[in-house]
Amino acid sequence: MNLSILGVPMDLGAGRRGVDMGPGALRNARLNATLRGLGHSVTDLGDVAVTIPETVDKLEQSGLIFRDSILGACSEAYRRLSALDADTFPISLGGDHSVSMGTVAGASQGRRTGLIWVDAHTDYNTPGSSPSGNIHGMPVAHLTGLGDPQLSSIGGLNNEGQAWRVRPEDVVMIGIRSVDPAERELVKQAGIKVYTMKDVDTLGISRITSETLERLSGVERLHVSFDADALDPSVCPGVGTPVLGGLSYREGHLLMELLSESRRVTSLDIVEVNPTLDTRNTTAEVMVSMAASLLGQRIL
Ligand code: B3U
Ligand code: MN
Ligand code: MN
Repeated sequence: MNLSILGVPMDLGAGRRGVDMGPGALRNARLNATLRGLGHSVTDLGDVAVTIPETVDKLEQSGLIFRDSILGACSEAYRRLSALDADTFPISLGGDHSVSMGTVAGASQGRRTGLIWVDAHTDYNTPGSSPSGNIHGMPVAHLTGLGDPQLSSIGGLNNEGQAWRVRPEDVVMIGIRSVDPAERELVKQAGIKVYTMKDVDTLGISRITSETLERLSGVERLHVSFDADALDPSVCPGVGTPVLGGLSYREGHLLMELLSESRRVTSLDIVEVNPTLDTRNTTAEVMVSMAASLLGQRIL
């Protein structure tokens, strides 16, 4: 496959600093060489320009924390990814998870897109529901048309003449174990399919993956957005908001392998890798291995 890598070194959406170093850490963990080793042709598009937080006022013009700069970086990511050929597989490197408002919009190419959100958190807050005000807790709400009108319409109208990128019924979340009270109501109202850690324990990843693919059988494109905090903090310690009881290393790999076998995934985000909180570069290395499993690495 032709793979294109785009870094979005942004920590403006997170409560803690440091995920802006994620793209560097992932490249340092040999992402490009690993994927080339699997037989892919890899083009690195470099990084999107991101505002340095020290150079602007935190509330900027909008009153939402760093909204204007996040909008700028996400819009740039959208432009870079939507310009790619439809058969190129984009891999976006965060950055905090707010980058996905741009990367999912860009990778969708205006087509109906299924979104597999692998995360400890549902990231379904709006500016009105968020207890923290941090935009990395809000990307899925914006991708499905809720929240701040500018953030929910990155990339303009889609092929159906709608501003939102993804239909709520085309979102499946896996690994969830932290949801805020008002956010819970929004997730329920939207009808988003959520596989909590309880579901992972009772159903298993294999069944969850086949149900997910079945549910998303009507979409044209399929995007995986993988937050490193979906994995247990014992596996990925370098994340800003660790939550105990996460996916094991094996569950993460099994999910990626089964998705890979389906041959249906068309794009990937790797986000929330924070080298300042890591032990050596473990979290980036684990996330590179997850990407490798999604892109064809097999044991035998
Ligand atoms: N739900 C909380 C915490 C959070 C969401 N995503 C991350 N943390 N990484 C919030 O701030 O919205
Ligand atoms: Mn997230
Ligand atoms: Mn998370």
